[in-house]
Amino acid sequence: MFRRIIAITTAACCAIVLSATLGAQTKTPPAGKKDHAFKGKVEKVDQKTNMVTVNNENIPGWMMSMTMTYHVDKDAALKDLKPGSKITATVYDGDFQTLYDVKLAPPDKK
Ligand SMILES: [Cu+2]
Repeated sequence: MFRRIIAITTAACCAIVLSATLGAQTKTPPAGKKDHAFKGKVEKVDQKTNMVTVNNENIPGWMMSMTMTYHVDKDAALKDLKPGSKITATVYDGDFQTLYDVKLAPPDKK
């Protein structure tokens, strides 16, 4: 009887911690801003600060080709990235600090 109550309490606590953590790690795109397709090559990944340095291709109307350091919308997106990774992402007008929906780009076709 007691054991069962403890198990239920533990499960509830974990759920709360998990949702709080997810909330903190997810950024929402700015509402009503135009989106742009972002393509670039990763130069550096900083797991401690959850930031990634990327050399991006020219994105007309958003930013010319340059190397910059960005936040990612979900911290988990960084775990698959390493220097040399090619990525795609979505970026928004007026927000030059965050990459949304980061994905590894498909490998170049032969
Ligand atoms: Cu820039």
